[in-house]
Amino acid sequence: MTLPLILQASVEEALANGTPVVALESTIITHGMPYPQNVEMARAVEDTIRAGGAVPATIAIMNGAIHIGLDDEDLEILGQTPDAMKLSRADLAVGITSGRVGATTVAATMICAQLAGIDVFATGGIGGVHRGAETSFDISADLPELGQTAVTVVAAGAKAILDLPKTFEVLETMGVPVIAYGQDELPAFWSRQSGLKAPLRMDTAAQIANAHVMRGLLGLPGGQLVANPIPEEHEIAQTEIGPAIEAALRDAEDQGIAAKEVTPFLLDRIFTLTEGRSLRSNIELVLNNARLAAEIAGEIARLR
Ligand code: PSU
Ligand code: MN
Repeated sequence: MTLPLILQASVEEALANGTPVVALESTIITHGMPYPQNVEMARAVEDTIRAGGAVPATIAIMNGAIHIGLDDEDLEILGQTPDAMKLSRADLAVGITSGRVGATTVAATMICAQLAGIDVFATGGIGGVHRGAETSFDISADLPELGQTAVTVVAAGAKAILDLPKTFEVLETMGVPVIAYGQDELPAFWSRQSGLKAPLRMDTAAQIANAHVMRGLLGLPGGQLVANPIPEEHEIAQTEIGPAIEAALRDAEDQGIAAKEVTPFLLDRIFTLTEGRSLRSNIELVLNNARLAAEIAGEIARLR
């Protein structure tokens, strides 16, 4: 038995030539956004990465293999498979051997990106420590993954549905550099401000690329989290998104939502409560992260 890793031709060629490549996840497509906006977002993100001079590699599990780079038809299938598995480190292997369609979370995408030799990955927001984790123990596998897999992840921070102070404490414990891009404060996904000072700040893609390569030279396992604030014109103020988050959390509690379902449930409720505004912001912040990720991948390619 050999590792079923299938690289799309454009990705294989780019990796062989040292052309920058940016990995993209698929859970955001299957569990993070409704159809058809999810597929439209996936295509727009890929176009943004191409415009930034890099090759996009959306990662998903299909037909018993890890696919690094999907074509238009694959994206459409993913976007329209409502029962796709949401795969993280724990169930990635089972997902592959099952033969079913599986979407990769931040954690699983990092694992697959590293297998393929991709340094940079763009997404919306990472998973983290859920509110009430002191009783539920619900802490996303994304956090320990950042502590052990050497991929730089560009996100708009952690999703604001989480307990952000606890999330950043755990990242510090795991030895993950958390880098705010262009501001002193950590962003909070739909909003630019979180009230939390960032442990690190960088203002250029070159600085982030240098730090990524230096971690490799030091032999340190684990990646970097780049917290890239959503552009001002697309943000939702804390005062507006806050009550929607609170209401969604109450609904989740009332309905006994737990484990893997929590994040998709909350995103969907907030979408309804904000009459679609949260989705529009989510799409814009992913595009913004794709732009920065392409730049960082370009700088890393230059250094190598
Ligand atoms: N970013 C988004 N929307 C999403 C996600 C990220 O804008 O839906 C997904 C990622 O795949 C992330 C997952 O890994 O949410 C977190 O899930 P959990 O909290 O169950 O670990
Ligand atoms: Mn969880």
